[in-house]
Amino acid sequence: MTIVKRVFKYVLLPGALMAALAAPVLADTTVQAFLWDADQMENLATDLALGGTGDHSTAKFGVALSTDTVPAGKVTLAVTNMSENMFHEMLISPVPASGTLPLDPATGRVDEATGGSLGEVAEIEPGAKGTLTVDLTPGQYVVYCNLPGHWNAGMWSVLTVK
Ligand SMILES: [Cu+2]
Repeated sequence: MTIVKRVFKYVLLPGALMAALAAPVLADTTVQAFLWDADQMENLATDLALGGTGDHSTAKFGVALSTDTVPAGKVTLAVTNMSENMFHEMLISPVPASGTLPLDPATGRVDEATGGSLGEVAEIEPGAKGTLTVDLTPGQYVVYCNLPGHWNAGMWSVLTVK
């Protein structure tokens, strides 16, 4: 009923309709995601997965987000691989009730068949960029790199959608 009333009002007031169309009410959200590493593969941590026992602040690999909270709707992740020498990639999955994603111990990677990935930018060269747009409902998500060992090394960051 409210919508019908509003449309009627806008028909009578074309100026107001134009203003409504111009308003950025449905603007998409862009989050910058920076993939970084300390440029060394030796002695990589193995206990820094999401929900892991280690201290995530000590990670030598990481994902830094320009914001940790976004409104629900279309979200574009604009990713940059800040590494000088390493490939990385970026995936996003909802955080399941278990609090972490399923690891395949044979590969050191999150099991992509059961990990709930909503999309990815694969195999990003050092210095390269990419984008991924996903439609997100409210909840917790984790943005991560799924090259072997990188998840356990702490290469992830949580994004909250409200
Ligand atoms: Cu990585």
